[in-house]
Amino acid sequence: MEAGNGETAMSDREGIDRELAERYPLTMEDCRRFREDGFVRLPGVFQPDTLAHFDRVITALTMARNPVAGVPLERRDTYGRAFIQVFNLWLEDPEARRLCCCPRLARIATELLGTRGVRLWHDQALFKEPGGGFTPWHADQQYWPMASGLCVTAWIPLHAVPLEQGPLAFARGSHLRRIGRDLEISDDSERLIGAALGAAGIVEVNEAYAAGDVSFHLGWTLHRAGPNMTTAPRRVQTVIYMDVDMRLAEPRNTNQQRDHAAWTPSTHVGEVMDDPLNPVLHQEEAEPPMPGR
Ligand SMILES: O=C(O)CCC(=O)C(=O)O
Repeated sequence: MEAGNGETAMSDREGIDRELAERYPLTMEDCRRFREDGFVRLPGVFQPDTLAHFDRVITALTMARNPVAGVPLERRDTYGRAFIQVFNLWLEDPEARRLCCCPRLARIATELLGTRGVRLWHDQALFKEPGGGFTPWHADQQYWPMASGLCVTAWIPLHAVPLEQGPLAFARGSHLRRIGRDLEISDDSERLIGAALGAAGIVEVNEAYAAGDVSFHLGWTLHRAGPNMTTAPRRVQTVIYMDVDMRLAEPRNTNQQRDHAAWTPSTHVGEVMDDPLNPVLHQEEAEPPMPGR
């Protein structure tokens, strides 16, 4: 709820803060599904008022930084038609930081990965404009020079996303198969990965998101999204987490060289990614020592 002057009232602020700090009741079954499927969509991660607040915040920040403003969809390539993409809003605005660095999401990421904590890799707003095109099949780790697969993206729609607005769809279990790992997002990745998934009998899970749902997918899970056939933009914030002990791998392609320079510039190959751009967002408490030892 907004106060009369358009600011979020103090009691609402406190309510949002409580929600952002509180543990989400993740179950063993959620974790099992995540391990087996490579993704999980969790209901009720955010309440309607919290979501509405961050919808206003993220939408204003994203539209003010829109890198393709004024370029008609038909003059862009497939990647450019898929979404407006704005990076690392957590560095630009305290409200964006409040969402992107919140303990609630970071703890879910930690528990799903089964690590002792997570760091931030980066965040991205991904808005699919009305009439915006599909997002081709791909795996995120094609872009990321990481030494293990212990990384996960939280895909946070800022409103309900029906099928006709391009929700994120996943190839179930594809993180366990070596399909299309060298393909960057393109018409080729859509065609070649789509055909390979069909040949391997891998199921595509394409479902609507209710308001407050957040999905989490592993870096090697193949995913895509349909076009936005509605008249409203599909507004999504994402946060990418990695194992707190993640080391930088030798970049395997130019995308990975670029991401090394952009997201963890001070880290050398082989080191833990402890750059100021990669803060620890959650760490499990150490086991207390056994009495008498
Ligand atoms: O939002 C989209 O359309 C694509 C999102 C995606 O590829 C991701 O978050 O990894």
